[in-house]
Amino acid sequence: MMSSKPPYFQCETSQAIVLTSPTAMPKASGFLWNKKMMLQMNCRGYAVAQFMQPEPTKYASGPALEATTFMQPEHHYYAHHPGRFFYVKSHSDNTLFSLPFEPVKQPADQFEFQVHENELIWKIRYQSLAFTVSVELIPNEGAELWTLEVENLGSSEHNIDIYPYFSIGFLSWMNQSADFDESINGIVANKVTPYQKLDDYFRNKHLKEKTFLISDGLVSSFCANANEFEGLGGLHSPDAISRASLGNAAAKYEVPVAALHHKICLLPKQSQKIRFIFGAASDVDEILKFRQHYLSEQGALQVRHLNKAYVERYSPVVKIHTPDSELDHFVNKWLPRQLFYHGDVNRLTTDPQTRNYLQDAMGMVFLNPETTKTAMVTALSQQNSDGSMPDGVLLHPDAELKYINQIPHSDHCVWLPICLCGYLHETADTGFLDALIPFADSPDKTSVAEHVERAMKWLETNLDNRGLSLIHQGDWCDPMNMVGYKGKGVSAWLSMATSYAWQQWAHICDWMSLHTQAQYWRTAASQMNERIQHAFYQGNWYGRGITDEGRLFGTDGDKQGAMFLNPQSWAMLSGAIEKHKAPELIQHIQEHLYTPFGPVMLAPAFTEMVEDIGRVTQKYPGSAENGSVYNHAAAFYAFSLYHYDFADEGFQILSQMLVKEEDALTRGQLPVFIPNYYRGAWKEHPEHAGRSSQLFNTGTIAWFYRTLVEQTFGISGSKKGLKINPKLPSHWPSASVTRRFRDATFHVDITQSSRGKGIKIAVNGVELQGNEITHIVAGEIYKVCVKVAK
Ligand code: CEZ
Repeated sequence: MMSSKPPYFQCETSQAIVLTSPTAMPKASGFLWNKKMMLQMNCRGYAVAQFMQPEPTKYASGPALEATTFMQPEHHYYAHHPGRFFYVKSHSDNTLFSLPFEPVKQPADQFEFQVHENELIWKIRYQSLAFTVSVELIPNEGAELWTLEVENLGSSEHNIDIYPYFSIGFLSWMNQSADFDESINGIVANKVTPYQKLDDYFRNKHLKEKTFLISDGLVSSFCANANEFEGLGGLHSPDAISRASLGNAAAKYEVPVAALHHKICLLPKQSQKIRFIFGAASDVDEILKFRQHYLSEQGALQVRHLNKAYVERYSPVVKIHTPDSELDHFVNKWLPRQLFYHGDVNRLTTDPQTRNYLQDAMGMVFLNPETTKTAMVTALSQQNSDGSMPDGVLLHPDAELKYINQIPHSDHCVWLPICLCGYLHETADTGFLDALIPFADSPDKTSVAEHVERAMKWLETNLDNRGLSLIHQGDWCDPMNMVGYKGKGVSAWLSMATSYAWQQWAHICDWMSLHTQAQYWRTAASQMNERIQHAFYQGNWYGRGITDEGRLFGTDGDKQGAMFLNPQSWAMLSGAIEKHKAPELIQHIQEHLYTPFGPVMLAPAFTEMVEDIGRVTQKYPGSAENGSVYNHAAAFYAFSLYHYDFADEGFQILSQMLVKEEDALTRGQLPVFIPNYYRGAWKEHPEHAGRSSQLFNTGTIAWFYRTLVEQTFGISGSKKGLKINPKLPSHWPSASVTRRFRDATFHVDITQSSRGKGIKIAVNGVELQGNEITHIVAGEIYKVCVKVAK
């Protein structure tokens, strides 16, 4: 582990995270999104972007045909990787460099990559030239607004050429071209999206087939042809740039590029700004509209204003102040942002996996519970009347279940009561349980409560003759596809999750005063727990499942995959392991799964295919589900630790998910999101352990936020009000939280002492009997003083 200070800091005024080197963390990135697209830019100018029409599409790709697939971890950037770059040729000192860093890679005198909520900014100085390059997304469009400002800090005149070079890449084997169009003052590339099926012609007719780069500056020359641009010099020193003019070459069934040429003459202390829009359009008229609306000072202000309004739509329910300022900053600023991204645009897919959709919706209760409710309605209206849930939820009339959603997974019903509990705790909206919703295969409407009841019953039918949950081709772990593909294999995790789901549902049944029903599901859960104990507990920890051929795996008899994290965590959540036995289990977890970067999902990682477990064992050891620190699983573990009151242990797991100063260089990521995973296989591949996947799509966020609010700070909703039961880490003397709850505001101050035992709560100066604040009045501000002694 490296111990030197990370090359980033937090800007006091703007709260942005600022990286000061383009080489220390080459993949460090920030991401922006709007309702139609997302853009992940790394510090060096490489880009991953996709926009929805309705399926995710690219308007700039690599130089060869790329497969279209879901977003990938540990994305590889190569020399011709799509990017947004600006070559700069300075005549005064005869130098060539590029902004932000690639492709010329000439070190700057000063470098800053700033990640803001709605904007990514680079501030770069080369000798006496100071550049500010920034990008924002145009709201609700598949288009990026770029601004380049250059200032002459020197005392003599500066003549420079600036060449925005936005790669477009290989667009189509059927038809691709690009040329400059004076009417829009920019380059337009055209393609015909390749297809063979006749039906696709009619579908594709509506696609935006043009990629454009327009400028508000005076264009002296251009190049729309990637090969012509590079010539023999390559990207480091392109031929086109070595000449006085870019040559004005078009691309005619050749790989297009968007390179423009701006000549700038700056007197001392003078500056100049040029704006660009890069994106997708259907026709030139649409590009002209982009010009008119956004390519001006006023347009840019409007973009800023609308983007600000978009993020202001979410208002997180807590603001924390603790002894850990890094945590505060992350939780108050970046965590809700990532939560909102997941819940508001559903990871920009039209068929989110049902489990992802429901968990992301669960996270939204802390920003906007209405969204959670709508998501529940959408999901339930796609449920079958036998109670089963589809593998993915369709969010667009033209959407269909694709990729992983064509594989039968067995866990989707489990997430319904879990998500619903989150919603009810926050809102106490029990009326929602009576809302009438149809099934996918029957127009007859039944109540939400009946929908969930049927889902629970479906889980009851999904049992083998031992009463354990069948896994089919995967559960939460979606590449675990061969444990039960013959129809017999069972999952320990799913059996536990089923038990937990039944208990959550029983809890909701109690809220509805359906005590007999509640009792039924509690009994079912406790019987399930007994079966779990019998089938999966090995005297030390829980196995992961039993294969089609009857092999229990995930035991200390296995050389690889000897221990899996999920069944241990969910043994605690479901109560399959009793609380007093948990310390021993935790000890085993610590021994086998802990690393300095968090607990790995399984260990030792698999190094070869295990045909009765499946695809997960083929993933690279220490990556993704094959033994990485998979944060979603770590979040379950943290939640389960708190559930059994292991607050310090739980907090440790939460904090290991966050990039911190001391190990930022190893993780290679900025503290602006929690990634899907950090590399594991700590013993086998220590040189890579801890490295971030840089992937910001993850079910972690909802659970992290929920655990922090409901467990660490212990401020969670109940049917009658707000329950206070903080479980702060013992090394914090105090913490304070402002909690918005059911339209009231609670300022909660918590202090801890080691003298005595128990908890004392005063609300507006009056001591509270018990720990539940009831009769909450909307609009009121409450001052809550909590003293915890232990
Ligand atoms: O995706 C996630 C899923 O979106 O993997 C999780 C699962 O719970 C989420 O629903 C754990 O398996 O196909 C694959 O091999 C991958 O496993 C992806 O589906 C995986 C990636 O991490 C992408 O986010």
